[in-house]
Amino acid sequence: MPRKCRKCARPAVINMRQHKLALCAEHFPEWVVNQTERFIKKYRMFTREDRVLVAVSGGKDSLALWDVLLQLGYQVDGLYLGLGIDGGLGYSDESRAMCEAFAAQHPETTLHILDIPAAYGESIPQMAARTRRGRGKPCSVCGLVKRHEMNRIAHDLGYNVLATGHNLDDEVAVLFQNTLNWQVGYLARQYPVLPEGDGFARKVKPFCRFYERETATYAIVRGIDYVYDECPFAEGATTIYYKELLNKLEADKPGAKLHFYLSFLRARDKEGLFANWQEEKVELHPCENCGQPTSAPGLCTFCRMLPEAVRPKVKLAHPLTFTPVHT
Ligand code: Q46
Ligand code: ZN
Ligand code: ZN
Repeated sequence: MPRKCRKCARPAVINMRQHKLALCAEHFPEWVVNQTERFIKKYRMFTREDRVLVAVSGGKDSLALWDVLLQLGYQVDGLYLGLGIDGGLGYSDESRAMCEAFAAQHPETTLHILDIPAAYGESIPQMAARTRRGRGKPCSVCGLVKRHEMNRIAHDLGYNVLATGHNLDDEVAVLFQNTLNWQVGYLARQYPVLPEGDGFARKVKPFCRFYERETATYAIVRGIDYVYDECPFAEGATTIYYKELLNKLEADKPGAKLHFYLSFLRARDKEGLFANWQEEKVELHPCENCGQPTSAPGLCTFCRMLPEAVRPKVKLAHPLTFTPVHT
């Protein structure tokens, strides 16, 4: 028998077994918005005085996050990085189109776009093919470029907070991987908020306690169009394998993922799990080219990786501001 919304008894769009809560198309989005506000406050992510830049990929999580933060009245804009990933499906083109469509429906916000191939002459797969870091898969190069450009653009445009749409399934897969390998440094840094400092913007994950099916349901109920396909290079990633394992666990024990994540946060916050852990202090200085903090001498890893033709005295690209055409 279909479930009924706990608040109004209309048919539920989602049943969250871990919360013993079923909600309808009106009360579920409301719940997501309220819960997000609660997480933002609980982990002291940001306030209405902060300027927040959401990294949007065109997927459900980042667009849903942008939507929720707008509803909550935060000063929030979007940043889309065009990676030039085709995969025969025009993955990057479709992702960008989704972000533009969302921005066009929300004139109160701004979408900044930086197209990496247009800015630096090479797509991510091309950069990866040319450099040692990219042997095998382009993900390492991609991660480096995204981290560098998001932080630089946030800084250049005066945003002090960078938000990403990582959900509970993402966080738990990483936590599981780090625990299997006892990556103490990574574990100590895995938290819903990473403070700013040394030229790095504050990084926040306001959706870290929502299951993927919750963010997907939110996007669908709110009528947000998003890219369903993952990046073609995500296939075969270790975290996807861990996600599948954890889904099996969740099917047998509803709430297991949330419990694993929240117990980790509790052990950290209340039981001082990493109280004695000290991050190795590395000397940082501004990169000679882009001014971003780096431990490497002279140029940072990103600037060193740029194609010969634009390196080393490259004037780093300013993102375009997307201007929607209202018809
Ligand atoms: S890192 Fe790798 Fe992702 Fe970049 S190349 Fe695609 S799968 S998008 S999160
Ligand atoms: Zn209801
Ligand atoms: Zn640099």
